[in-house]
Amino acid sequence: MSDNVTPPEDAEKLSTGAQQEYGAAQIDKLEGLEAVRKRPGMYIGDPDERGLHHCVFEVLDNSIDEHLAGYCSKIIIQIHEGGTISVIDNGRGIPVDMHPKFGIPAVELVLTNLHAGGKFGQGAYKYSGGLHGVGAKCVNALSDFFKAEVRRDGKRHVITFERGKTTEKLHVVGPCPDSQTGTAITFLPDPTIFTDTVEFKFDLLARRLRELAFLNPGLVIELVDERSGQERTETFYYADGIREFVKQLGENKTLITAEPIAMSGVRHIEVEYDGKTMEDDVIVDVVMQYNDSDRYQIQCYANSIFNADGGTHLSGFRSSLTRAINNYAKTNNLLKD
Ligand code: 0RA
Repeated sequence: MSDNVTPPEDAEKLSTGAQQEYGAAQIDKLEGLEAVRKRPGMYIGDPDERGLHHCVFEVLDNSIDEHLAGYCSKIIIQIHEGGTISVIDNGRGIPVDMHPKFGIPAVELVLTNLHAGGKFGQGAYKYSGGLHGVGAKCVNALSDFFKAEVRRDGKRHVITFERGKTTEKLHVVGPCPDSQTGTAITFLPDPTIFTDTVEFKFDLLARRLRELAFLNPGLVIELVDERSGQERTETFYYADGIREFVKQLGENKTLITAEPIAMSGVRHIEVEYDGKTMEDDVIVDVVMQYNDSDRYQIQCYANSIFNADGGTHLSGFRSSLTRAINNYAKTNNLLKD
């Protein structure tokens, strides 16, 4: 960190969690969002129905990260009349302090600058998958209207954009209780980008929200459809996380273990990356349950992303389980010659 800039006072707190130093020095050039509009596919995949819904999940990932950091307990997704959608969380709120070098508020920087790094980039967004913090900016670039409302320091701050360009600078629209903090993002997808459809489907959103609720025990996720004629609300909350998921998968099956078997562990690792030694904690959660079927079903996720083709986490688990069972059988003379 260069010594002629003063980091925002939160920087210290965050860099410990994210094991990364944040400072103005880490952002040395502003790069706009033109690149995203030129090649949306590079950022969100095909701009079809899946891509449209992917936008919601990208914005949502930031709120999930805020939950993973320990500051957010509830997220509401509201589908509004007229094509807009909101993702509202009760986290700390995106920082609104001025960036010392660029003279724009942090919230504007993180929503407009593709390479705003440090605590607003990978450092703060480590676990929840997605596009490592570029997600919300990309959605901004691909939206005809995009608004962020931040509750922090007893004030409601608002900033608005069109197709990634700031239309209203950050301003205070009113007070809020000091204890109230959070971020509300509202956006309207650009129909010239999403040419197949710009209509959000409740069920498509619900499927992923249910999965995220399983993967983030304790987090309350609410989906509200306000569109006339299709008003509906569903709440996703699993205090017991994937244990409940496995229980659900076992319903209507003849169970051999009455309760799911659950294991969790953390391993601190050091890896060489780019010539540097990086440290990290790898967190593993496994829940399994036997039934009398001759088929098995395995679902694996890494950083909240479903891995249809498995991976080293799955093959490692498989060989460990086989080894453990073999060892147990051998030591207890359960195996015939
Ligand atoms: C960077 C730093 C801090 C919070 C966030 C980002 C943040 C981003 C989003 C996006 C959606 N919801 C969010 N909530 C938080 C920490 C700020 C602090 O230390 O108070």
